[in-house]
Amino acid sequence: AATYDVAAVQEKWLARWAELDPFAADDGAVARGEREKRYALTMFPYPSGDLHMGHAEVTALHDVLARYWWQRGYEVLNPMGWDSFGLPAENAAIRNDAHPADYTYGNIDTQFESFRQYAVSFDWSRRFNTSDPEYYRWTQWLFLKLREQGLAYRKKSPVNWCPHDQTVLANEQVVDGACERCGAEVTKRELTQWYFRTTAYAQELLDSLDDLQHTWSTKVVNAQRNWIGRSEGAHVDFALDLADGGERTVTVYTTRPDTLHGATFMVVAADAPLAAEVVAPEQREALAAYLEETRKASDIDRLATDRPKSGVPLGIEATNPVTGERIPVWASDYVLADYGTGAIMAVPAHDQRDLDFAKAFGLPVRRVVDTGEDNPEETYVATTGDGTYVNSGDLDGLSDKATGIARTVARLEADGLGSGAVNFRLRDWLLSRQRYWGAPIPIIHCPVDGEVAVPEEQLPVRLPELRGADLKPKGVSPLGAATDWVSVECPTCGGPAQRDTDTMDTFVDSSWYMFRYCSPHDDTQPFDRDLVNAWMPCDIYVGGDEHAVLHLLYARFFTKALRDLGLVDFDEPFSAYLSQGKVINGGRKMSKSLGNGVSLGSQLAEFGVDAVRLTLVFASPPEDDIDWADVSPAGSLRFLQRAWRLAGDVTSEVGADPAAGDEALRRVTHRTVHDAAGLVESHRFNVLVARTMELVNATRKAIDSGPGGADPAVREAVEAVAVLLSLVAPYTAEEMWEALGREASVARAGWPHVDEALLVEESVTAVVQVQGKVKARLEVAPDVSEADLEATAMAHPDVQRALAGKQVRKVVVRAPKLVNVVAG
Ligand code: ANZ
Repeated sequence: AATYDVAAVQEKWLARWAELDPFAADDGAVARGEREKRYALTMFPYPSGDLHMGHAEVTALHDVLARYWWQRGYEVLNPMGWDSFGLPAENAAIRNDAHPADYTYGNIDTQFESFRQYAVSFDWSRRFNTSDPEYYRWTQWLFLKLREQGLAYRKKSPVNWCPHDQTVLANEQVVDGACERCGAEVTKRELTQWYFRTTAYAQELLDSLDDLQHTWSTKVVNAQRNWIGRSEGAHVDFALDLADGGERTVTVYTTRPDTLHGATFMVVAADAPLAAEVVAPEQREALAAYLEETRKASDIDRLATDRPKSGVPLGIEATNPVTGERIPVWASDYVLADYGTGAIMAVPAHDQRDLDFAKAFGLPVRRVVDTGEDNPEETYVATTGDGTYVNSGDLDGLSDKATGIARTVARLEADGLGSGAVNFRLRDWLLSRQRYWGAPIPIIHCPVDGEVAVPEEQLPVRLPELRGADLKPKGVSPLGAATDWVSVECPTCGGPAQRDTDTMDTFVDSSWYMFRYCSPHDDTQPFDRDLVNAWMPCDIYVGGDEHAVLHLLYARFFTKALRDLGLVDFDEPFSAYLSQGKVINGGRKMSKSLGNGVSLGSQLAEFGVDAVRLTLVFASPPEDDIDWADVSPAGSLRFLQRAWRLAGDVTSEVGADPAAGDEALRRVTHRTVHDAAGLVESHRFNVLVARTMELVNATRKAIDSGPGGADPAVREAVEAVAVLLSLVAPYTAEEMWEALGREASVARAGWPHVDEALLVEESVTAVVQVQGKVKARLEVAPDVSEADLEATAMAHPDVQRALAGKQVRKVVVRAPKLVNVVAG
């Protein structure tokens, strides 16, 4: 038998595709509404090193859909570029005394070549890098637009600080108290930083998830819901008696205003400005010492229920607004400064953290909800469930929490002591970084005019040339070292001024890249509004779920902000989101320390692109992890060779009429093609491969021990195999198509026509009776629905005749065998 020379086939088709350019998306046809569009997006890579198994998996999965859509006749936008700003390039440059651009653009060239060989159906004419000045010019422009809307602003506050990377981090980049990139323990610093006002969209970001949950991975939707963290409760005002004899009102946020009678003390976040403002003079030193001691704790530690409670009394008292009781005010780090109002009413009987605190410092506990469990005043186990109110004035005896809350809120509102309130866990997005390799923040600080935007015509603000040691993280931005670059004229007054020396978080770059692909070379605007409205939202976005609350939330925020700026006409960037599993090895995540990494390059060299792609698609449902120790790329290659050999055995002419061919094989072919469409659309790509394998087997049987290679039904089957394989194994599919005498590219051949008549696997005879007498026999599908069977039976001429002049009283249907009509 002929052997299939993988390397030669790959080389041959790479050259042919370069000529054919089968995947150039036609903007005009889509904008004019002549062609229906599909936008297939997959996360663009960070250019560190060459592509790895993870890239191979995500793009192989993503490409099944993109290539399917082309075959179905859509105009498909499937772009790729590089997310090329960021820390690894900068760290490599410091190590090698080089410029981050050397590392970045070198790796981009390598990855580009690998992607091309890997034969993903990208439209390469649209490629760009976020570190290109032509791109970051518009990142800066968008920053300024958001700032004009009050959606970008600067403030001083305690921020997350990575001591290793020497830069601030957004909340979303702190994972279990550690830096998302390097794993160092994150601490807090008081700094002035730039923020995007993501909280302005908190409610809308949450509401839109109700629609997205049908087409987005559930894990990601839930992660976003929790991250946005909406809760309902009340603001309650407490009067504080200050040490100097003055009074001050402090508002707390609580989800349980109904437990107000049990509020036996107040706690203020030790690091909130409020604590320092209200502390009695004799406690000032103690507070300062406590702050010093707790400064390092992360938010996660601070909120942990199992952490021993610590704190200091502020030396003052507040008045409980419903009991009139005077209660002590403490400062502690278990209350967060930037959540709610930064102060709480403590209800130790019904909140474990408050109870632990009360126990630690001998503060009173009062049960106000009797849940039937042991009394927390004695057990020091807080009860949080529903029960009957006690010690609660008017509420006593009531046992419905919702009513308890509603009544308390109504009363507080009537007395002017509080109001119903909604709170979100979501914080504004801290976007400035004290690192070099990012888009400079286009702001000038002038001693006279303050913060001044760099005029649009001066964009981009290019990065100054710094290399090697100058890039070292110092806790302040390395851009500060470029003194010539920093000193500028104020655009407003012309006086001496200084550039902002921070750069933007790389997540800003990736928050709008999907828009840029629609008009990637436009040098007059970030994107062409009409083209963006024509192509977007993306019909599918494929990526990992490590970006669930980072990139995916930021991109959603950007889309809503740009909509309100009048720049786009839709609310959400990604209509569907598919989150792919990881490629692991031997049951473990691939890692250097375990020495279990599998290099993509070596697998491609050994088995070829198609076999690796097929293996990744076939191994499991897309969402599941793939264990490379359990799969067989060699088996995939053998299958591809079997498929390819079919084409060589076809001897009928191109265009031979399959209707004259073997019907049994035709049924398999048409059923497979029909089902394949549904499988792709429901992302069951692994089943698509399994069904293609079955079709290959059936065809081989027909050639060897059935009607033989001259039967036109065999040609029909093999052509279908080639088209189905074009979604997964593009080289093999082209090679087969050519052997079949058809013209390249098979990728644009079109989806095979499905003859519905051939989908009826076998038929069953259904009997139709009128008044107990058989009037007709029908040949129907075994899975015919009751409604269809009844309709077919009633329409039969003999049944109509038997019913003439009579009124139908009842129709009994027992699909697929019987229809019984009672008339009279
Ligand atoms: C009294 C109370 C009684 C509370 C009770 C709970 C149970 P979520 O649902 O996450 O919004 N809280 C408010 N601000 C806080 C802060 N800055 N740091 C730490 N904790 C804070 O939680 C809201 C509840 O968390 C609030 O309701 C408050 O405690 C606490 F039986 O008030 B509660």
